[in-house]
Amino acid sequence: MRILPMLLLVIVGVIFAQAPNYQSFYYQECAGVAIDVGNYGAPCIADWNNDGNKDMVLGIFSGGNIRFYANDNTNDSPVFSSYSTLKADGVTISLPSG
Ligand SMILES: [Ca+2]
Repeated sequence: MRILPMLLLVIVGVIFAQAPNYQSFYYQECAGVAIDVGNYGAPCIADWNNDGNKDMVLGIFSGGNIRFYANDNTNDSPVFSSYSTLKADGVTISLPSG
């Protein structure tokens, strides 16, 4: 008799299931060129330099580096003109990948 409640849950789940809602593709440029770091880029948006505008910190799988893109415009319309590679004690941070 335990099968009946399980069957009921499956039927209710199928009836009320919703299609996944995927976010649209996010395209961003830096100095007029598409940012392309290959597969498995890991962006994080935050006000990294504390100027009130949200910047982008982008982890890169290949090479394991982390890029910092300062936002030169507004939060609603970010503009990235250049990037720098994050360092610790003067040495480029490189995380193992793979
Ligand atoms: Ca900022």
